[in-house]
Amino acid sequence: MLIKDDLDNGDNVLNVGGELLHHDKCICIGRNTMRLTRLYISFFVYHATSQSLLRFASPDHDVQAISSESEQNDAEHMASHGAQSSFVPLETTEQSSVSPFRVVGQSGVPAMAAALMPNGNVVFIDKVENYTQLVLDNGQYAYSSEYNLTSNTAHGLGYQTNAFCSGGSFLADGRLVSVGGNGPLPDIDPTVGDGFQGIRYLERGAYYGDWYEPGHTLSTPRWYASVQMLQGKELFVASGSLNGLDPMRSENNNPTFEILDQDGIPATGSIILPILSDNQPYYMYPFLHLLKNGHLFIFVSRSAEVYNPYDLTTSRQLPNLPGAYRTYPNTGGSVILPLSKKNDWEPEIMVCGGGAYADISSPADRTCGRIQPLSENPEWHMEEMPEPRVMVEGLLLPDGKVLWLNGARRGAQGFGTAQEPCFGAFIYDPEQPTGSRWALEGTSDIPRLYHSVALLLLDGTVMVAGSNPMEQPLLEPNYNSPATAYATEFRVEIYTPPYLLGANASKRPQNIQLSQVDLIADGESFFISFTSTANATDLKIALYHGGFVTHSLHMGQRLIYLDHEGFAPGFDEQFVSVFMPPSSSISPSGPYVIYVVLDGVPGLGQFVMVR
Ligand SMILES: [Cu+2]
Repeated sequence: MLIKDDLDNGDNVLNVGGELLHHDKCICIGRNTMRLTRLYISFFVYHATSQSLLRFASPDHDVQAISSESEQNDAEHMASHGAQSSFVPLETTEQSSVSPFRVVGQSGVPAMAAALMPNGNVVFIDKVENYTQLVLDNGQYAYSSEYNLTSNTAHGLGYQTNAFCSGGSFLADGRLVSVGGNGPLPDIDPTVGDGFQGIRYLERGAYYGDWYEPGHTLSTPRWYASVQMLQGKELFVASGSLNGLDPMRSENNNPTFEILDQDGIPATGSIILPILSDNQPYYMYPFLHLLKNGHLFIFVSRSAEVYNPYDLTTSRQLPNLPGAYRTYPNTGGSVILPLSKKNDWEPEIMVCGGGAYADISSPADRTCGRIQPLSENPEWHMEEMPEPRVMVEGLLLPDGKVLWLNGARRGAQGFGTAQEPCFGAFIYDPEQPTGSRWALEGTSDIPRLYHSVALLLLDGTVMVAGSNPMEQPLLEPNYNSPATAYATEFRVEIYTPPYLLGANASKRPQNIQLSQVDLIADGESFFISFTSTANATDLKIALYHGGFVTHSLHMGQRLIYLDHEGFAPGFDEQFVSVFMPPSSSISPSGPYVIYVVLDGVPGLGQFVMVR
């Protein structure tokens, strides 16, 4: 197996099974040598892949089967492990006849929050309530589930404290954490306790089971907290309500942040974060993005700043974003656009949508703003979505575009407070000139309102789930009132972006193999081989982290384009050196997916860990 320590920086020597291989030659010279190299690569990829799968395998997977089939092609490989391929090529590019949305299963619980786990399954998180589709062994309803994309089935996961409107993040070691929540509801379920200060861990690896809560608690109660990993692997946990009561009364509010260490254990008390206290009652679920200087972009209400979490200062005040409110309860979406060395990792944030006030009659905002917070004179560049939306969420796609979907034209977050759902999937291309960036690429017929999610899957498709706009699940809509006209939604949809539709389905890079699955953000290289049947001319290698998705926020989501060398356009077999970013402020630790993207068409993603 190739390990990073085997790389001799001076000579690019690889130690492969005891043999020394001078790798600089393999990269720089012709195809014949490359084919030979591929044999060696296959050798150590076999071991690397096996170890990776063993590490992430669940006990219900057959270890023998996993370790024996590393040589299968990617599609078979994914399908056999729950590191699934849910992709089914569509026969036509005519979207009028074939919708890119299709229902594949039931989420088991309402999908208030979701994350793609390193075993290829999606975990859903919801709140204590009087009905879900799954019952645990203790006879109570499950409020969390693990969805297997191969079988399209969900099974229930237990938790100990109410995760209602929690925030979350992955830890550096690949565990998922959910933080904060709401109080117990003993009349509904006496087995689940107070979650206001809860810290819940979910591990998929050696440990395989329910959420576990060893008893660490946040320093103060937080309902609607946001989380972002810092470059030192700590989690920055910000905001929240102390008690779930009226946020117009400041004594109910918690405009502070605290730090969890790399194990997700509380490391500080709660520290006032002025941008939150200044913006009450619009202070919950702030948008957080980690910038290349290690500071945080923080956005709440209409206000934005760059904050230094180490010396507790605002390092830069940013201009207000014009338009309506952008965060809870009038949440829009926010993404940090793809980062690359080409643009010196310069961060650019895009915020879209929002609303005017916390009521079902509130109009939604159609404007978006883009800002480079570390530039010399940061300012918002405004543009418009094709329609106004609240609860719209942005997903980075492997081809560098942004998918904006879900939400409504009117209303706000909360129970029974939205109407006029938006069904269209908008693709936004940040590289195009203003005026030609937006395209409608498919329409669903399922409303996705409060407590809905969307997330990018390994195969490059997008899962869309949830919508539970009632305090207790409503199985049939009641059209007597707009507030009750939208039922709790359990249907799981897969959305296929244009890059995999029609003829593109056959252009995917195949047989993708990585020289290592443990990576470090140190600027060093690793190797990727793949085959291509198309005469592709453009190669991108995307390092993607999906993060923790809830309430239109994608906490921690980022996409980094990695520099590469050795791509030979026109050849079927490819072997490239790929360079990691130079700093964990650009790619903080945790589980990522690598997508090989040829002429805009992604191959099956490969899980890696950035250490
Ligand atoms: Cu909520």
